[in-house]
Amino acid sequence: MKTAIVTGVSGQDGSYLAEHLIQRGYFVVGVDRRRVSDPRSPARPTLNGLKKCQALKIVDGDITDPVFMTRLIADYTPEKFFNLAAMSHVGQSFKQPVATFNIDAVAVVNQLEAIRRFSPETHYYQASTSELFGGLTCPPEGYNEESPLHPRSPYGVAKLAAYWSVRNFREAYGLFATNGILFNHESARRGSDFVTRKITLGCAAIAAGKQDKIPLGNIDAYRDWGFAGDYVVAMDAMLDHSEPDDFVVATGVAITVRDFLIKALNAAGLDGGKWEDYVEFDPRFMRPSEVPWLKGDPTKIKEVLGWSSTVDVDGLTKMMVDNDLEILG
Ligand code: G4F
Repeated sequence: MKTAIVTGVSGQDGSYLAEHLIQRGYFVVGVDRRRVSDPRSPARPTLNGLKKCQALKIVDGDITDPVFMTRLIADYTPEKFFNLAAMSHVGQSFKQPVATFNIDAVAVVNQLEAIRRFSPETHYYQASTSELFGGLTCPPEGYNEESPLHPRSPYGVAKLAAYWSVRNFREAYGLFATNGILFNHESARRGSDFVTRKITLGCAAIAAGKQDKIPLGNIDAYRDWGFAGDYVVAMDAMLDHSEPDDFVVATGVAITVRDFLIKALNAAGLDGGKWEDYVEFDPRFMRPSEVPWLKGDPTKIKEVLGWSSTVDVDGLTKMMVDNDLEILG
């Protein structure tokens, strides 16, 4: 049985990826920071679908601890290693820039070095991000793998260091190390502190009479939103490719936060045309420097790996709102 290590296994992407890999016959070693006695306790609801699965082993550990990480890699010498654990909230990274750098950049160098020394055949995936581009000068066709990089947050800066570390280990030591440059990807498993889920939960709560308004920051930002379940398939395909490379993963369509809100209100049976009645501006959700326009150009991954997204933003919004209406009755 082939082995894959997945850090951040209980997150949105980690849980979809674990399901995908197990379906493909892998034994998955999932790394999670939470300290709970039962690995599939309610503290990890994303893993409920794998409750009795023998092909998943949860290991408690922190990716910033190089001793833990080196031992794990040396013990398992996995076929694949997916680094999905991160301080992934862009707004929050302004408040914790050093912790963000340690988690999102330094830990990646430790993983690459441990793989170089103890498991050089491992295929390595780094969760890179469209935040590398910064969104100030988005080309009409969207950002691609050759676009200039200009991160606009401590999160983006740390991810940029990780991105170049992956490329450096690939060029210097010949590691099979790849960057998946993923644009925003969402689902019913998305955390409620990200804007899509905050909106879909808010719309469902308004429809259920439990909330009046949704407090939001900048609703003019454009994002290219896809379905997380699709994007984990792209991650795995990158590691099955004949050579290590970096790929943009996106839908190729961008809309504003406001447009997403209107779609979500409509999907919840409310009047999207009256969106101003359901929102209040809250400056706490503004960022010191914003990323105004993110649209991806997925041409390369379509042509080279045959991957494309299967859920458009309308389907995604409906999927998330339906889930939240069910949760909130
Ligand atoms: O949902 P967001 O917090 O996602 P953001 O910042 O685009 O980052 C996400 O996608 C990246 C890939 O492009 C990942 F690398 C990253 O880890 C994360 O998954 O915010 C989206 C937009 C921003 O422009 C933000 O300023 O929504 C705006 N926004 C407006 N009001 C808000 C809110 N964002 C949040 N989280 N909460 C608000 O109330």
